[in-house]
Amino acid sequence: MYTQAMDTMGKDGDARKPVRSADEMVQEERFEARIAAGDFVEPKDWMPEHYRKTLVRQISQHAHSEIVGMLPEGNWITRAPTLKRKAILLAKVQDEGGHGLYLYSAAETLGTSRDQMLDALHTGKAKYSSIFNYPTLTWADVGVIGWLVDGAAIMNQVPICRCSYGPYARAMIRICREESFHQRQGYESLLTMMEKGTDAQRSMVQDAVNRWWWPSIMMFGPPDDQSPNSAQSMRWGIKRVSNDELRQRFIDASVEQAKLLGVTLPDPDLKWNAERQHHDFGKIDWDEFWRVVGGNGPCNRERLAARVQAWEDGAWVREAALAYARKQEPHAQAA
Ligand code: FAQ
Repeated sequence: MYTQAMDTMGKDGDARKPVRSADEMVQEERFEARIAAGDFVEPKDWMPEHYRKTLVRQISQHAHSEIVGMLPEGNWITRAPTLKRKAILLAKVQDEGGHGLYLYSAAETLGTSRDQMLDALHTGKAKYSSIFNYPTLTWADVGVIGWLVDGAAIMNQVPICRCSYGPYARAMIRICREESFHQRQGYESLLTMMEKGTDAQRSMVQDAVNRWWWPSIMMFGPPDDQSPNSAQSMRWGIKRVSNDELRQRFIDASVEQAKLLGVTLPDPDLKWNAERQHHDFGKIDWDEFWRVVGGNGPCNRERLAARVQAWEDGAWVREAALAYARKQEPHAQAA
C-alpha cells in the first residue's frame, strides 16, 4: 500500500509530470531544440513517449479514414455514367487505398503494428473521419466528395507536409498531389453537369451540395477552444495550422468556387465580412458531429461492417502469403 507513494510515473489523467532521469532530461532538451530549429524527427531518433503516441493516434486515424473513405465512392463504381467517369473513379478509389497503405507504413515506423491498428479499427476503438459516415445517394455525391471532401482534405493536409515527423511529412507530399487531382476531377464533373446537364441534373448537384456542405466543414475537427490535442500538437509541429483557421480558409475558397459552379451553399448566414477579410458563417451543429464521431451517424455501422467483412474475406490471402514466406525461408538461409 505504502509503495503507492513511489508511483511517480504519472497515470492517465494525472497532470503530474513523470519523474525523469537526468539522461532523459538531456534527451528531451535536445529533442525540443530540434523541433524549434525545424529539423525532422526520424524513426530511430529519441522522442518523448507522448509525441510518439500522438503521432500513432493521428496517423492511424488518418490511415483508417483513407480506407473507410473508399467505401462511399466505391459504391458508385458499377454505376458510373460513362466509361471515362468509371476509369477516373476507379483510379481515385485505388489512390485512397494507396494513401491508407503509406500512412499505415509511416505509423509502423513508430513501433505499432498494422495488425494492432486494424484491430483497433475493427473493434470500434479507433476513430476515422466523421465525413465517411454519410451516404452517397446520387451520382452527384461522387462529384461533391471530390470537390468538397477532397478539397477539405487538401486544405488540412498540405500543412502536414511540414510535419516534424519525417515519414509522415514525406508520405503527405505524394498524398497531397493525388488529392489535388481528386479535387479537380470532382469539380470538373460537377461543372459538366451544371453547364451541360439537364435541370434534373443541376438540382441533383444542388441537393448533394446541401447534404455535404456542413459535414465537410466539420471535418476540420472541433473548435480550437474545444480541441484537447491541438495545443501540444502545434507546439511539436505535428499540426501547423489550427482547426478553426483551416476551416475558415476552406470556407473562403469554397464560396468563390460555388459561385463559378452556380450552386448555393446551404448557409443563410454566409457573408463577406470586410473588417475580418473573411466570410462569416452560421452555427455548426456540434451535437451532430459528436454523434457521428461517437458511432451514431447515418452509416457508421455499415462502414465498420464492410471493413470487418473485407478483413475476414482476405484471410486466405494473408494465410497464403505467410505460407509462401515460410517456404522461402530455407532458401533465404541457404543463400
Ligand atoms: N472525425 O483535439 P482534436 C480524406 C477527434 S482523409 C472524427 O482537434 P486532433 C481523404 C480527434 O481525433 C480525412 N474524429 O484532434 C479522402 C480527437 O479524438 P481523440 C482525414 C475527429 O487530432 C477524401 C477529438 O476529436 N484526415 O478525407 C474529427 O488534434 C475523399 C478531438 O479533436 C486526417 O486524418 C473528425 N472529423 O485534430 C479519402 C488528417 N475531428 O483522438 C476518401 C490528419 C476531430 O483524442 C475520399 N488529421 N476528431 O480520441 C488531423 O489533421 C487531425 O487529427 C484532425 C483532428 C484535424 C482531424
